[in-house]
Parts: sequence; C-alpha cells; structure tokens
Amino acid sequence: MSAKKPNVERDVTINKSEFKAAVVRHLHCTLGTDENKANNHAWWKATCSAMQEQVLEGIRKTQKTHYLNDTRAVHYFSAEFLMGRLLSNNLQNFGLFDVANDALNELGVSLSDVLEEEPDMALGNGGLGRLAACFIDSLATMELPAIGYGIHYEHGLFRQEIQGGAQIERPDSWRDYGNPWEICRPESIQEVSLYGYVETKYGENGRIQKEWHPGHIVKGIPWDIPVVGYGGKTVNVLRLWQSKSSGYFNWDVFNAGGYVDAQVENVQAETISKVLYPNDETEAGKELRLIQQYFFCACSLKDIIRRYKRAHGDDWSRFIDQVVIQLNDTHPAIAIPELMRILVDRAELDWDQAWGICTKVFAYTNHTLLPEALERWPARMLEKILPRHLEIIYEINHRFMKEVDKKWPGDNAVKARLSIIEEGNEKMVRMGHLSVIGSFAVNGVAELHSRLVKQNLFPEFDALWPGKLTNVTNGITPRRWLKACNPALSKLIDKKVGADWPLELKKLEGLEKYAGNKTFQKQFMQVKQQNKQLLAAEIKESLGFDVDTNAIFDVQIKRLHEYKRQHLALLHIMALYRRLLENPDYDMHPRVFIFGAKAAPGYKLAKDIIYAINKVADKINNDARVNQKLKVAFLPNYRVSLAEKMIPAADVSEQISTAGKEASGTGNMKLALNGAVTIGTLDGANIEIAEEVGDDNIFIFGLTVDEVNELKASGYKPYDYYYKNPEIKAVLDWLETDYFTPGKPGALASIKQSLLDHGDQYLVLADYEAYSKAQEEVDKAYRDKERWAKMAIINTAKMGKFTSDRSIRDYVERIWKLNACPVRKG
Ligand code: OAK
Repeated sequence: MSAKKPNVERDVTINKSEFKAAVVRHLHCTLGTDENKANNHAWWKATCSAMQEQVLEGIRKTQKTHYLNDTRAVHYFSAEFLMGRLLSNNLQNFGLFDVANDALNELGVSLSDVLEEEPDMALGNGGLGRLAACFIDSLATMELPAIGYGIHYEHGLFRQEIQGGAQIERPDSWRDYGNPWEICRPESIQEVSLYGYVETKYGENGRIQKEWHPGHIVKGIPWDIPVVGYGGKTVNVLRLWQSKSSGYFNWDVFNAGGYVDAQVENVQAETISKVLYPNDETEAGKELRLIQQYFFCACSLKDIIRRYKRAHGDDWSRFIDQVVIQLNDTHPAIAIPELMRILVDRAELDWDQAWGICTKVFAYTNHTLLPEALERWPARMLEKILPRHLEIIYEINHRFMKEVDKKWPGDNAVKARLSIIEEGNEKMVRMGHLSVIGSFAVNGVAELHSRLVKQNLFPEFDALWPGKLTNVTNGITPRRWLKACNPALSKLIDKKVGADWPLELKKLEGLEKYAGNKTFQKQFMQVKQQNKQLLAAEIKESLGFDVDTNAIFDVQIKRLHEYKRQHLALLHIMALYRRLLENPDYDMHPRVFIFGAKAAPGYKLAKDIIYAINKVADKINNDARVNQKLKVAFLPNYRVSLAEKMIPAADVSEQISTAGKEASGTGNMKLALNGAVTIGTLDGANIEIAEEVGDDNIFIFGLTVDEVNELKASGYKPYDYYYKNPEIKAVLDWLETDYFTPGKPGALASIKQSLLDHGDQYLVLADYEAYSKAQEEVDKAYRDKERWAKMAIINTAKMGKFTSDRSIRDYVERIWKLNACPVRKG
C-alpha cells in the first residue's frame, strides 16, 4: 500500500495554434461573440472552455480507469472547499501555461489580464477549507482515487469592503455570470428527507423496525468541479450539492387556497445551499446549519452507495474495502448516524454488523481546540429535524457507555465526560465525541496540536483506544503556492535543483548549498524585490499610497481572531510610531506592515480590531514625520487570489498566536516556502517549521504552552504588565484618546478593555515585551543583507516537509490504505 510518486511527463498534447483555434471557436460558438467584440471576461470564459475540453477528457479517462480497476477510494467530506481561481492552476497542471500565454498573445490578449477576470471560488472561511483544496490537489497529483464532497453554496464567503476603516460585508456572487468549470450531473440527483416522525413496527420475525416518515423532501443536484492533478493525468472531481425543491408539491395546502404557502416550501428548500456561514471556528448553532450539514452528507452517502451497488449489488461485505470517508472536522459528523440508518433501517443489517462497517469507514480530523468551535447540537433540534438520527445517536451512546463501564466500572464522572450526550439545562449532542466513537482513526493537524488533542480534549478516549488518536501534520500544495504564484522564484529554483521539485518538494534542499553564495543570494533577493514591486503596485491601486520596496514587508494574513493576535502586532506598530515621534532618529529599518483579514460579521471585537488597524494606518501613513520609516497597509477582501500576490512579496511572516491555540496554521508554510522569515510563537506547525529551518533562521518568542498554563493557573493579571511597562501603558491609553479617531474619543477603547478589564484571555500583554524584542532582532537581521538572504533561502530550502503530498502520503499509508491508480492515454 503506497502512494507512488507521480510521473512528471505530460499526457496532454495541444499546441499553440490548436489552443488558439479552440479559444476562438469558444468565443464564437459558446459565447456568441467574436475577437473584436470580446472583453477580457469573454476571453477568460473562452480560455476556460478551451481548457475544459482537455479537462473533460481527463475526467472521462480517470473515471473509466477507476471503474475498470474497481478501486478503493477516499471520500473527503467537507462543508468547505476554498478553491480560489482555477484557470491558472489548471493551465499549470496540464503544462499548458506557456502554450496559452503565447496563443493569447498572438490574439492580442494578455493572459495575466484574463486570469484576473476569474472570481475566486470562496466556498470556505479559512484554514480548514483551504486545506481541503490543497488535499484534493495532492490526491489528483498522486493519482489517488478520491472525491471531494461538499456544498454548492450560491454565495461563498462575503466580500469585504472597508468603509471609513470599518468592515462592511457584501454578498459574494462567484457564479452570477456563469462558471465555466462546473458540470451539472442531473442523472445523479439525490433526494434527502427532513423533519417528520419515526414509526416503530414489528417485522414478521419479531424484529423491531423503525420507519422514518419525513415531513419534507429536498433534492440535491450535483455539480462537479474538476480537480486536475499536476501532470494532467488524473482529473478527479469535487462534487458539490445544490439544494432544490423536490417538486413534491403540497396539493392539500394548494387546494385549500394556500398556493403561496405551498411555494414557501420550495423557497426553503433552496435556502439550504444559499450561503456559507461566515463563522470561522465558532459554532453557529442554527437549524439551517445542521440542515446544510445533513443535506450534503446524505446526498454524498447516497452517491457513494449508488456507485458501490453498481459494482457489488446488495452485497455489503466489500463496502469497507472500497470506501473510506474522511470527516473534515465535525461538520460532516452526522454522516455517521446516517450511514447507520441506511444500513439498519434500509439494508436491514443487524446493529453490530452495521456498526462494524461504520467504524471501519469513517476517519475524523480535528482542526481546533477552541471550546467555542466544538460543535454541540441541542437534542431537541436534532429530534425535530432528524428524529431517527437522534434515536440512533442514543443507541450508539448507550452501547458505548457499556464499554466505558467495562473499562471504568461504576465511574459516573468518566461516563459524563465521555458521553455523546451532555446533560444540563438543555441536553446537547457532542459531535466531537460522536466523531471519535464512530471513526477508526482520529487525527490532529500538527505534532503539538495532536498531543493536546490526546492530553486535553480526548484523554480518556486515548486510554480506551490506544493508537486511534494520531497526528498528520498539515501541508500545502507547492503547485499553487510556489510554482503558480511565484513564477520568477520557480524559474530560479528550476535552474538550481531541476524542475521536478513541485512533485518532490524535498528537492528544494538542494538550494541549501547556495544559501551562502553571493550570486545566488543576489538573484534570490532580486526576485523578492520584483515581487515586492508587484505588491506595491497592488497596494497603490487598492489603497492609493506608495510604499517603499526597500522597506521590510511584514505580512500578517489570516482570519481575524483574538487568538491569532493581530492586536499584538497593532500594539507594537503603535509603539514604533510612538518611539519615532519621541525620537525622530529612532533607529529602525523602514517597514511596511501589511494585513489581510476578514472578521466574522457577528464578532464585534474582531471588527473593532480591523477598524483600529485601519485608523492607526490612516494616521501613520499621513504623518510625514514617520512615514518614511513606517507604513501600514490593510488590504481589503483577503482571499486566495490576493494571498497569491502577497505571499511571494513577504519578507517577514507573522505567526504570533497564543501558544496552544493555533492548531497548525498553513499560511506559515506558504510564506516560508516563498522565502519569508517567520516571527512566531511555539504554536502549531511553527514548531515543526523551526525544527526544519533551525533556530538561526526563525524568530521564536513568547510563552510556551506550559508557561501559558502556569501563568493562567497562578492567576494572570494583565494590569501588572500595564503598570510595569510604560510602553504598554502608553499605547493602551492612546487607544482611548481621539488621536486616531478625531472627534470620536473612545472609538478604539474596546481593545484596551478586552486586554485589561476582560482579562486578556490570549495573553497579549504577557507576550508583548518578548514580541517587541524579537522584532528588534528581525530589524537587526534584515539590515545585514547577506544574513537575511541566507535566512530567506534556507526557509525555502527547508520547506520540503510541508508539501500536502507528504500529508496525503501520511493519510494514505497510515489511515486510508489506498493505492494509486495511474491513468493512461486512450
Ligand atoms: C474552522 C471551523 C471549525 C473548526 C476549525 C476550523 C479551522 O479552520 N481550523 C484551522 O484549520 C487549519 C487546517 O487544519 C489549521 O491550520 C488552523 O490552525 C486551524 O485554526
């Protein structure tokens, strides 16, 4: 069982003139326009359609090969897939980027302008959704039989506008003008039941049978998004479900004069896939959210079973050999009782047999320890929407409690801790517990995180089932996050280590021997400089001001959350500003702090922090006393395509979460891969990055997990830091004045309050001094040009571990037990 290294040789052969002809043909025949009338959007669509010819052929060959080989496949269940743009990626992966570039050039069109026309496919919030996208890229590249399953949201993550410094949310409409990649598959429509009641019947053999009489039925329409592997051989699909009314029309209501009421049901059905919940790592607790989760799981399971039955009929004995389902966090955990329902109520397997199947099919990845992100559903809500599933969950729990009693006889405290049902004012169903109990493997996403999952989140589960809880460190696809987004660096790397590093990222280690080489250092830093110029142009266009590309580009890009501590960076920026005002000769290398972050619309303090960053930025950027040395740029609407521009230009990567809170991080890997040096805490995958690059090539600061725990246990008093450190006091007090918000004193005060009066839960003040000192070290290191170049090169050279191909290889070998299935010509 292994995932073989894929072959680099390309399978697709289409030359420039054929590509040109295909683009023009699609302009004429698909879009009904011509070369003279077409705008960039039309050229984009025509180019996608030309590519789609290759893609569809790839899908056909892949599916035929998988079918003929009757392969075992992984089914990646995720409520989010943050895909970004597809054209550039698909061109790269098919090896057709240069062909397309030349073809369009001859047609008088710029490929880079055309690429900018593509709306991001932003069907995810952040880390978890982007990880899913990197994973399906790796699965296709490694020629593994895999399918991603998710929701075809009509509106993805909101578009962020900044007005007067504040975040405003606007709807995202990624497919308003049609999406050339998606393929509708009406032949595979599924129906999903909701609401209603359960009838208990007695079968002929005296067996109790349960029948669910649903109150609503909705239709799931599958849309397939192609996932092109690097090399263009395997093209897997991401299957996303759109909800539609089932066409089941309530004639009783209609005949009673309720035509409008009857239509309301249709509208409700379509609401299910309408919009992505914009909360990152906070549980929404809303009925619609549970319905979304069940909707896509039920459609996907039916789809899997339909495919299985086509090959194996009603014989369930091979199901566990053919199917493995990875649950991307607990959002798809309802799939566990749903599969039990299908097996027990529909296929009439006995409970033990059904449970035996379930617990060999599911594996679960945990992506967070934050208590507010751990999903719990009120039992009453489940009972209303999925009455049969609640019964099944009770039964799973009942049997599980017996197992717990065998291990810890009579220990009610342990039972209460391990039970799927949390008793309290309101009974709650713990989806994490259900996931651990119903899966054969559970993993965290970085070494530290997995250790904390075992020690703090699920300690008794680890004792009960040793070996079930494990680690798979996250990774990123180097195709998108270096090859495609940083062509200049990629070409430089090709010359030094050969061109197959996108498939074997460890080859980047070959750069290490040039880290001290002056010529290479110069070339490497010249590429960085070019990328900084491109980003500077973006900043100018988006924000209207110039930034000095000789300054340090210090980048913090991620969702806005207190635990990620953008406000720690903000306090430090204010402190630098203050130092410069107090002493105009304050010695620092010019620096541009660049942010990208969306806040959940209901997360007040996160929005306040965005507002504060923008207000402080306005003041600094317009203050001639300091803005030769200090600038702050908050780029609105952070998204995958913007990340692709920011990451290649970063000198410094800010990874400054409170230790123990960031499960892994993946931006940290992308930035380091592109030669940014990390300033970070010993958290998540930062620890593994530090191990790879070595202590001399990273700036680690701050409290460790153990120190965080000790400090909290001993009674953390943020006011102590406020009174002890005059700089902390000065910047916090500054927030209360109207210096940054003229005429509106106190507009930024909520940040100070959270840090002092509300206890500074994430220890911003405790880490401030260490952070500030580490930043001085960064400044010193950057001024030594050779030292910095060497550090940057080593960061790129040592990122081999963090390719998502390695993560997938870990899953394949240790959890999924899959074989690659090469797709050949013909
Ligand atoms: C989102 C919603 C619920 C639970 C977790 C998340 C999430 O995005 N977690 C993030 O997952 C990433 C991928 O594993 C990690 O790199 C991040 O550290 C983690 O915060």
